[in-house]
Amino acid sequence: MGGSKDEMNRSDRSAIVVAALVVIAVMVSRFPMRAAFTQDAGAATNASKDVKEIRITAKKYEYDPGVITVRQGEHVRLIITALDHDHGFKIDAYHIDELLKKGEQGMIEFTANESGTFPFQCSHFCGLGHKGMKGELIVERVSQESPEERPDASAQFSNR
Ligand SMILES: [Cu+2]
Repeated sequence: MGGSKDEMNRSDRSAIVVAALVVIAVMVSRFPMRAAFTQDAGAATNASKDVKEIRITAKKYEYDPGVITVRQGEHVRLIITALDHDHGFKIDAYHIDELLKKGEQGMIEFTANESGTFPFQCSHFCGLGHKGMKGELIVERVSQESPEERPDASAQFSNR
């Protein structure tokens, strides 16, 4: 029957299983804990900062997306990559003017305190169409009232 050979294999196998279990136990006790920790920390910072991240590409002679919409008071992070050439990114109203090196991610952060529609444009000469390389930042006005208070406000209006 070759029973002894089978038994040898089985004990070998169980030794390997035990060794594997020990290794897994050690790994479980160390690494996932750390991973969980960093994940929690990351989630917490994202939530507390409340950053609106928008990725934009720049190439002759357009930005994609060409219209950026955010809410008033939002902290905005623009990550802009110039694909084909050095470009620039300028929003006069927000005193933003950055040079975007080709192939590098440029990061621009600001708080959208002022509502309205603001043009942005390329600020680094990139060719014949340079002056037409434009887009728009729309900062949507946020009402000061919380949603619960709005019905009261409209009731006051209808009384007049
Ligand atoms: Cu340009």
